[in-house]
Amino acid sequence: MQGFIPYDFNPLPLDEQLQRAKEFYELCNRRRSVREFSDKAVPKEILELIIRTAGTAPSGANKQPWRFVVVTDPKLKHEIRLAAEKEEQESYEHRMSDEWLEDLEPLGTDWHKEFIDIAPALIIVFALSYGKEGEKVRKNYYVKESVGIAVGFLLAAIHNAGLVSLTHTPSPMEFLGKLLSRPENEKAFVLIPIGYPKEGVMVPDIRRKELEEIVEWK
Ligand code: IYR
Repeated sequence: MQGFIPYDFNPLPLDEQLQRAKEFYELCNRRRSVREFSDKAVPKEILELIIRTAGTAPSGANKQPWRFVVVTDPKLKHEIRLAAEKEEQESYEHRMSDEWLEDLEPLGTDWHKEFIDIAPALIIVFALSYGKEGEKVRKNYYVKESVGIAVGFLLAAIHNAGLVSLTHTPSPMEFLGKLLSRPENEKAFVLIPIGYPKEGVMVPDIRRKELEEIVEWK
């Protein structure tokens, strides 16, 4: 068929399938969101590989409607921190409901976002609400779903590379497009500080839902 190539499928023996499924689950189950970082730098080559991995995600009509902006410049990180804290202070003090604040209590979050200064790199993910071919505007499809899946790949790749991250969603996020000079069709989706954890870092004692709570067999 025109435009098609053979799929490079790698068949595995059943015992290896099971082993790999188990190991990948155990790997992912050790991932945690971390809010306190060391300032140790991450090699650019690792960041590139992580972003390449995110870029392998499926997307609506294969439009790949994402852009990953990596910020390592301390001055720019600080500007981002100040702008994020301004929005977050407003959110924590006026915009978030009591129920929301109560739900966040166990996580120990507040409007202070020191990690934006300290983490050696920030990956700000932008969703491309529409595409452009030269001057021509082209539609993208299932943009949020596609970018959400790519961010899932990104977080798994970060963890797999022995790094930690935080899925940070300062709200509203328009300031990111402005500070990073993004074009009108790029909407900030999430801000991910990435790096190594601060020595002795603690994380909230949360539990994952049991399989029975998240699956229904029919
Ligand atoms: N964006 C805020 C609040 C926040 C909201 C949720 I939902 C979280 O899971 C965590 C935090 C912040 O980043 O602090």
